[in-house]
Order: sequence, then structure tokens, then C-alpha cells
Amino acid sequence: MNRDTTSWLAKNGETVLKDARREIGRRLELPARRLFLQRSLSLGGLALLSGCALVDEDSVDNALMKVSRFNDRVQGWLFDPNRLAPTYPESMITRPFPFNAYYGEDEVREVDGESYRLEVGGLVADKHAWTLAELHAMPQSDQVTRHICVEGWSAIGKWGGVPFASFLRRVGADLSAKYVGFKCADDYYTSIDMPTALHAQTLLTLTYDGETLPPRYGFPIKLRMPTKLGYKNPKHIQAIFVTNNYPGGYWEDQGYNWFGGS
Ligand SMILES: Nc1nc2c(c(=O)[nH]1)N[C@H]1C(S)=C(S)[C@@H](COP(=O)(O)O)O[C@H]1N2
Ligand SMILES: [Mo]
Repeated sequence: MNRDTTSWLAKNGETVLKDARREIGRRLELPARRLFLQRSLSLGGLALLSGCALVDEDSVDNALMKVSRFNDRVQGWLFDPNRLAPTYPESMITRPFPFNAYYGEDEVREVDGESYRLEVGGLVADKHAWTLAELHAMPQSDQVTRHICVEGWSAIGKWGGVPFASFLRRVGADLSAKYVGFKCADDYYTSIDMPTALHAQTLLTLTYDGETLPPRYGFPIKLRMPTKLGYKNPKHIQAIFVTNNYPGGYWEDQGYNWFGGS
């Protein structure tokens, strides 16, 4: 660190550190990690982890973003592809199940199921676009799991559809690729790691609680992953692509942790 930085830190260090801890808590969401980071992170540690000189607000921001990407890698290593998220009896389903999106419920996208085609692209052998009938013709399964939103609520719901691993195999996806990306009809987008895409409980869902997925919960298709936080579960999926180039996401690009799960 140069002398300017050192004197700037001497003056502002405590405030920056406090802000940084609060910001990391806000951005990294998961309580276990929040605790770990709040107990162990010092400004020097943040500088070391990120390789950034913490000279102003922008560089602190930048450093935090790098720590978050570092966390993605660690979480990727820690992810156990064989561990299942808890499932629940149907009697525990939350009614009514909450709605959430980056807009209000009065602005929910209405997708026309008749003309709908699911686009498939990137590192896959078969790029044909799917009708809903074709998706319904694949073997289906369902699950009752807990959805956890970082805004501070969780709810139990029942989703049914095509196991995503079967879908990826069916389209001849390169299963050694790093990412699966999603583009949605409401311009939302997100992406996930391949091990989670192949996880036994990751479902390309067509139904909610035994009925056709209603518009508010993402008609015609929502990817449901009980191993990931709410914002990683895209609704109204329009296109799916397999890639080795980091695709980011709507909230992820604004600082939410990319791995976003366990
Ligand atoms: N297309 C799309 N998918 C989305 C979102 C969104 O705004 N648009 N919001 C995410 C967030 S933050 C949450 S908590 C869940 C909410 O899903 P629900 O409305 O079925 O409860 O959808 C996720 N998927
Ligand atoms: Mo969410």
C-alpha cells in the first residue's frame, strides 16, 4: 500500500471496515457465511483476498465484488451433488404461496402457451426449440420443497416437471461446460453452475401444486432448485443456453452472490 492509502485508511479505516462488514452481510445473504465473514474479515484481509488497494468507495465496492466471486468458487467446491434438500408433506404447503419479482404482481408477464417455444442454445447437440407439449411428453416428477427468498421470507410449495438433468442429456448438452444460462420473458436472467443443473432435485417445472404453472409463478416454465435461493430460480423461461462464459444474472450483476445456494 502506498503512503496515501495508508493515511487514508488510518483516517477512514474503521468506518470503511464497518461499512464493508455490513455490505458483505447484505450481499452474501447466507447467515453462516455472514457470521464467518463478520468474525474473520479485516480490512487487510479484504485487500488481500481481493488484491485491491482500498483507496475509495469504488475500490471497496470492487473488492467486495471480488470477494463474492471468490466465495462462488469456494461454494462450488463445497457443493455436494449428492446431498438432498429437505422435502415436506403436502400438508405443510404454504397457502397462499407468495409472489415475488422485480416488479409488482399487476405487471406479471402473460406468455401465450400455444405459440410458446423454449429456445435451446450454446454447447448443445440439438438446438431445436421445444413446444410445451414436447416438454409434457418427457417423464415428469414432483417435489414439495422450501423456497427461500433473501428478502426475508420462505415458503413451502409443490412443483412438478421434467428433471433438468434428463432435459440436458436429451438435448445433448456438454455436461462438462461450466454454466447454464436462462433468459426470461420478463427480461430477467440468471445462470447456474453445471453440478447444480444436474442435481437430482433441479426441476424444469410446468406445474405448481398439481395445476398448470400460473402466470404469477412463472408460466410456462420455472426452473426450481431447492438447493438455491429464490433469485436463482428463473420464472417465464424463454431460452436456455450452455456455456463456459460467465453469464451473470439480473440480481447477481447488482452484487448478489452468484452461487446463491448450498
Ligand atoms: N423471470 C423472473 N424470475 C424470477 C424473478 C423475477 O423477477 N423474474 N424473481 C426471483 C425471486 S427474487 C424470487 S423470490 C422468486 C419468486 O417466485 P414466486 O413468485 O413463485 O414466489 O422468483 C425468482 N425468479
Ligand atoms: Mo427472492
